Formats: sequence, C-alpha cells, structure tokens
Amino acid sequence: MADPSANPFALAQEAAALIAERTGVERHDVALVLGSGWGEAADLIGETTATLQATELPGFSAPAVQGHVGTIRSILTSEGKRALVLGARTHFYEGKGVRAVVHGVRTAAAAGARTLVLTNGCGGLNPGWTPGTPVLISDHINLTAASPLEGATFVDLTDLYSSRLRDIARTVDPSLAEGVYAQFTGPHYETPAEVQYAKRIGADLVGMSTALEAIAGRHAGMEVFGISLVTNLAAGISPTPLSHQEVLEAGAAAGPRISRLLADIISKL
Ligand code: 8IG
Repeated sequence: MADPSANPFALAQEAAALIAERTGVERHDVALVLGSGWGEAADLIGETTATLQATELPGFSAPAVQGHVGTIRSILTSEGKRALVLGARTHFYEGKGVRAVVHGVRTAAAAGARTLVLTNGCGGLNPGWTPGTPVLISDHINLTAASPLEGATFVDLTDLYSSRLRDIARTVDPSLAEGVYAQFTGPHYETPAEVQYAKRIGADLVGMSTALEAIAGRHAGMEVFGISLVTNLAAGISPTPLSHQEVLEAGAAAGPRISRLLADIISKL
C-alpha cells in the first residue's frame, strides 16, 4: 500500500478503518469534538460502547491542554444513532500543522459521520455573556492565515454553520444566543486592542479552534454545528486579566448545564 502519511485523506481512511475494527461499528452517524467545558456531555448522549486512546490511531497525538481528554468514544444514543466523540483536539498553536489540526474531523468523515458537532471554550465580546453562557456559532472569521485545504480546492462556506441545525438547537433552548466566532492562532490570549479589532470586523467570540475544523468538515461533506461556551470575557472587555484557571473553573461550573443542553440537541439531530 502507498504511504498514507503522504496523503491526509488516506491517513484518515486508515484511522477510520481501525475505529470500525476496534469499536465494531461500521459507520458512525455524528461526530462530536468536545472542547473546554464540554467533556461531561459524552456521558449524557448515550451509552459508551467502546473507548479508544487517540494515540492508538494513525495520525493522532496526545492532547496538549489540561482539561482535554485524549480518548475517542463510540456512543449509542437512545435514538439508535452512533456518535463518535473526539476528546482529543489538536490545536493550531501546537505547531503540528493544519493537517494534524483537522485529522480528527477527516477521520470522523471517513468513519461515516455526516454531521459534525464542534464545541469549544472561548472568550466573549458581549459583556452580557457572563462566564458559563453557551452561544451558537452562526459564522466564523478565520484569523489563522491558514486553511486545511491544499491546492485549487474552492469550497463554498455559505451557511457553513447549518441554519437547519441551529434551528433545531433553538427548539431545545429558544433563549440560546448566537454569534460570530473568530479563530486566532493563540496560544496567547488577545490584547485588548486585538479584541476591539475583532469586534469591529464582526466577531462576538474569540477562540483558538473550530474554524479550521469546520472548513475541513464542510469540505468532507458534513453538516456542521458549532456551539461555544463563553468561559471568560475577552481581554479588555472585563477589567480583570485572563487566567487559564478562571477558564477551567467557568467550564467546570457550567459543565452539567451545558452538557445536558448538548445531549438534548444531539437527541434531535
Ligand atoms: I477558553 O479569551 C478561551 N479560549 N483566543 N481568547 C482566545 N481563546 C480563548 C479565550 C480567549 N478563552
């Protein structure tokens, strides 16, 4: 066989084949990437039928962030759907390249998933969004100066964050706020001036993930749903400086509530 590391799609196919073998599930229906604060949702979505270490699979590496888990779980929902939960996200700031960042998404697509649910913890620009507020992602601004696509791959990103899926989420919680997510490279947080810049170009949320994954998901033909947990007000919006500890605490405090919300949304997808 040709060397799959030369081709990101072949590498994803190889990882997906191993997922099918190890989980005994030939095709998964939906894939979830659980970011900061969202980890508990997996237990509420359904019954975990298999747990793999991401590092057992080709192309995956151990997660770099405290509060992120490096497991991949196959879950059977009460509606009989198969969910693949990726607890291991590779961030752009790890310097492993964009292919590594979107490998999980491409693997999920190769494992059959037609729906991609992306979650994250992020900074909020709306002072009314106190830490612990979940916000639907309506669109994104990719400030990484990178793309997961290579070559003349002209993919339309209109309605990238499916309005159909956002409507479904609002049937679960009509009060859900919605906003535009700007992906910065990180790992530093923004300066207050950068937050003001993000605001002027139309962002409501600032983070370090999701946009590149959403693009790869759309390219792979998946319907994308994104939801953020505002774990902190973005720099300069609040008078107090940001700390990763604060982020973890806000995520932990909001965990049970937003996990229930996400599980209820998944049950309707
Ligand atoms: I959690 O304020 C979390 N992730 N870029 N800015 C950026 N990423 C984040 C933030 C934030 N909070």
